[in-house]
Amino acid sequence: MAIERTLSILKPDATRRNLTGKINAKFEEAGLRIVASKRIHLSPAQAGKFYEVHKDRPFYGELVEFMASEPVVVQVLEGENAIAKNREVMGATNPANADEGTIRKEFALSMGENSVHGSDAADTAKDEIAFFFSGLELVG
Ligand code: DAT
Ligand code: MG
Repeated sequence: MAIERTLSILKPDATRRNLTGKINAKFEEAGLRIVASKRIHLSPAQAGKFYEVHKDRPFYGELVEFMASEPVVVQVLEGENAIAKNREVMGATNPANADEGTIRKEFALSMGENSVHGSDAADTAKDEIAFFFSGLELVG
């Protein structure tokens, strides 16, 4: 299995409730290594650009407003099969459908305020990492 990198975001509901350590412990326990991390406060324009793929969905405005409401932690996770493994540890988008032990089951407040973002495929992981990080910021 290949070593991959994926983009992870600890969303405003997670930073607000001081949950970054507890959530990152779940990634590390699953064998994912945090190889880059920074706390930033997205502008609405930046959040809108990041989630542009959802621009025609009815929840887009709410999603952008939420992501720009308070700081987030953007980070790069590395490990075997990291893209799928991260999605597994995150759990389903809607916390009501998330499996026991997943981040969203344990911490998410709602479908919108669901604590974490994770890239969904190799091409989006590459683009999303490049959206936030330069090569110099990525350490093994
Ligand atoms: P995921 O974050 O699991 O990849 P997604 O890419 O389908 O989910 O959607 C991006 C985010 O948008 C999601 O984490 C929360 C929000 N969202 C998705 N569907 C929603 C809905 N029906 N109502 C409100 N927010 C929604
Ligand atoms: Mg998604």
